[in-house]
Amino acid sequence: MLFPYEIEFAIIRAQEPKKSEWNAGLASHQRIAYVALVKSATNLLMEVLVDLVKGSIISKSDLPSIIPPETEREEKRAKEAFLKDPRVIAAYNRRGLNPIYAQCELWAIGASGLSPGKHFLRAIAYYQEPPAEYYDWRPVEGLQAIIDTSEMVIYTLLDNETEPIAPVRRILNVPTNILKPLLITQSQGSSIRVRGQQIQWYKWKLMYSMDPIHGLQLFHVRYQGDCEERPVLYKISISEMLVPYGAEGEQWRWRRAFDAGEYGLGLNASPSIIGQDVPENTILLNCTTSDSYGKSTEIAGCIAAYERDAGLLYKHTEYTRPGQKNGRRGRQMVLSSISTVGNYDYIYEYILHMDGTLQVNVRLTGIPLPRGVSSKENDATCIESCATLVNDYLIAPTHQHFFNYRMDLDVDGPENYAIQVDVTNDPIGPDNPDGGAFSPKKKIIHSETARDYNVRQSRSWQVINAQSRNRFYTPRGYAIKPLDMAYSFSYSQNPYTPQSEFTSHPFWVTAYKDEEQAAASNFPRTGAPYQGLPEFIADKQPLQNTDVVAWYTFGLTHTTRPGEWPFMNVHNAGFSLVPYNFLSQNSEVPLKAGCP
Ligand SMILES: [Cu+2]
Repeated sequence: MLFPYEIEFAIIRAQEPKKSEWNAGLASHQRIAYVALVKSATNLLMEVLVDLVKGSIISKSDLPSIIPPETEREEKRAKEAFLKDPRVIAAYNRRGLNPIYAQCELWAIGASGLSPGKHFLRAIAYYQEPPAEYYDWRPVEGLQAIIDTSEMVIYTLLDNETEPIAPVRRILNVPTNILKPLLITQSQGSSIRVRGQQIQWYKWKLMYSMDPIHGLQLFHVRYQGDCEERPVLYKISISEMLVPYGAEGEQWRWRRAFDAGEYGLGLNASPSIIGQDVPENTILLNCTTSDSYGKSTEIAGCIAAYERDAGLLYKHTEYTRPGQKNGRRGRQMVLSSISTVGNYDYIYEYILHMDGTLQVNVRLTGIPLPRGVSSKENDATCIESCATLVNDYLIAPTHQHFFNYRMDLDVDGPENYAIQVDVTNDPIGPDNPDGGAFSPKKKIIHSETARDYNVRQSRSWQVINAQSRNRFYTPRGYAIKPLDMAYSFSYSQNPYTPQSEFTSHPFWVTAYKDEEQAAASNFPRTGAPYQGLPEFIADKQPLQNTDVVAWYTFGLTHTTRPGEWPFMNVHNAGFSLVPYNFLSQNSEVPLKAGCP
């Protein structure tokens, strides 16, 4: 017997080889699984490495006081403890609600400061009386509990406010699409080639995998540029994702969710539906996740790969000869996966462009988290100060979504520099007497650090390779172009601020280390302050001509509106990795046969 005690498996993943071993060609034979498991009796977390070829344990280590992501068994215990508690049943009865329709949603506890060694979840009460189809539509405001998930008991019950329950809603089965069909077909088949976990499309080659925590991630991303297949990224992954809510009050002020580290993007992956989530020409790929018993589950279609029309790629009409036009249609390849965490569905997309741009896009949809209130409408003062009512007796509090992507860029090789590019006015002088001139100023980032947006200077960041230069002897590079910008609103004294430092600056850059994979630490549910990126940059390791890792946090501040109820149409958020001097010309415009 390997483990003479009852255990719950929190994470099982294929262990990545050390990068140095991979690059030296020493890692191809390795088949190692990383396992994070919890001894049920003591809540002690243990990390185990298993040699899958030999069927033996390589190493075991205890991680005292570290709390893994929620497991479905833990959620089940917490749900049972909440819904069966006589005080909860009485609370439903007192509100005139039938307790047999009681529902609850379970949230990781955050910085609880409660009993060490114990694991807690918050249970929030909902009501799902038929025909209400989605419990998130009917919160039982004022009723929630902290559950000790080992003892299966309520640690603290909060039942201190009563709001009316929102009315029952039902989606009618009536046709809503009165538009004529629009079907995507590829009569000659797809241009996407999938072989195992390798994908090839147009000038791109990459490998993909689904991680239980970090979701869809790409490895060994290469692009054919200047006549050679050149590395761009060793790996790109969603390192963390955070949703802080802005509402006040005892039952709301703690609400923020690390969707990756506390719940797992791959653990909560769901299949893509052709014709709805993705177009008809999609290639669906399967992935495997595991449950808390260690049993593997294959999710059919949990990754989608498809080509789509990208509109115009370029065009020009010659002024002196109006009949002389040149132009070309663009195409993109999308690789996507869906993670459903609580009330939101996130569609994570990597979009490959023909010109070497790798666009990161997240589609946010689902149900905005509602809060029960006593009113059905605003009063005459509602011009500047209005509650965002989305239904009778429901508001949807303002919140934010932050996403951090870890990008191990290897721009035409692992030895790179990180630079910051600010566009500023040039000094007034004989050639610039009226001060209209401006130009980009590049500065090497000499050591590990975090940097902020500067919209006035159109700030961006690049990772470049001084040993690989284009036809003009300019170092090849890739730029991070900001798009959706947001900063956290939390005061520094808020207990969650030190745990989510990755939201306090958008751009972080570190020297490569195998173990540094997650912006808010591998186990953010532990609630420890200043873990992840703040500790990675603390020693300010030098960065010149070395293997640099860029981390980028983008975000959006979601001020809700009734048009997002009962479901929210997709919001898009993201950024792009754009080739800068990586190519010596627009490679989509052929100037001569073969390579220039
Ligand atoms: Cu939102």
